[in-house]
Amino acid sequence: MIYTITLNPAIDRLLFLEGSLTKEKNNRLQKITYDLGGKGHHGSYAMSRLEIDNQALGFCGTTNKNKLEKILLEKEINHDLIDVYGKPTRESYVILEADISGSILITERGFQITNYDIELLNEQIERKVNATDIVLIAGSLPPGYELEDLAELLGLLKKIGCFIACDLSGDALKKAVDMEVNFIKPNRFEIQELISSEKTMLDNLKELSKKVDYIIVSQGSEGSICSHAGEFYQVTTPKVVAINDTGAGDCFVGSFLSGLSLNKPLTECLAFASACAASKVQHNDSTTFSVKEARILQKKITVKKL
Ligand code: TA6
Repeated sequence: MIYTITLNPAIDRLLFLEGSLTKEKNNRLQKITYDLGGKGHHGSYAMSRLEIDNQALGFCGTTNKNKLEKILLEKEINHDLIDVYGKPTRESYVILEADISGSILITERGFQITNYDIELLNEQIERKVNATDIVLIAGSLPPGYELEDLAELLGLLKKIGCFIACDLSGDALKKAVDMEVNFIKPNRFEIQELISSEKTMLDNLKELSKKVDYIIVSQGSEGSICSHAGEFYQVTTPKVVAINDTGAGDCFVGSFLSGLSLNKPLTECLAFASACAASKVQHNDSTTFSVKEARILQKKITVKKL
């Protein structure tokens, strides 16, 4: 079983502009749509599309719970979220300009978590997770959820002995590395916080690989670099017309962990996950990708051992 933990869930409000975003102008909206936000939820969405047994865990604000629940049900995501009473799940604003690829992401901080909420989540995880499971912790930490709370959660998971994957940033990512989790997927900005600029990327990855078994550095349209078991791989990405990149990295992580859970060869996991992410950017929401399209795109991806 794969569990995803989204400590700071989000509802994505997608703002489709009639033109391009321009200062000092009334930028009129053509339409607004809503989609699932939150990196762990996106991971669960990818796993569900790939028919991999998974459950989304984490928190959910009660004042707009029906909104998030509606999207989770539409996306057919098996979930068991801890209520955060009297607070709303935050929104992320995804701005899409007419005829311009890519998105502008503006994200609220999220609800204030209490120690009681944290205790409930940890007790639930202790009940559910066992040593053969994979657990993905992805996204930002909400206010009130401190680094020591993350350390407690990681310590709990290490005691259980499951595979721990983290898609985190900043001090949370550093904490995950210090606690020697099994998988991290920093993007090219986040990796800068972990490495020394004097060394080459490969030398930095060699250093980091002493602590973390799987490291994947996503590099946007340049693909990604993977380190595992003393080997390093450069993964290309097919040239596609990108409409909305939001959620592409999450789609990659969910698809990669799905392949790993099936004991697929690493190179196949990397190529397929890259293909799923390439499919995702061709869709205008935060989650949709086509498995069929990904299978075709996978053939155009190279995974080169460095
Ligand atoms: O990765 C995309 C995304 O999950 C968006 O859908 C938006 O919800 C945002 O990231 C949340 O990011 P955060 O790092 O705050 O969890």
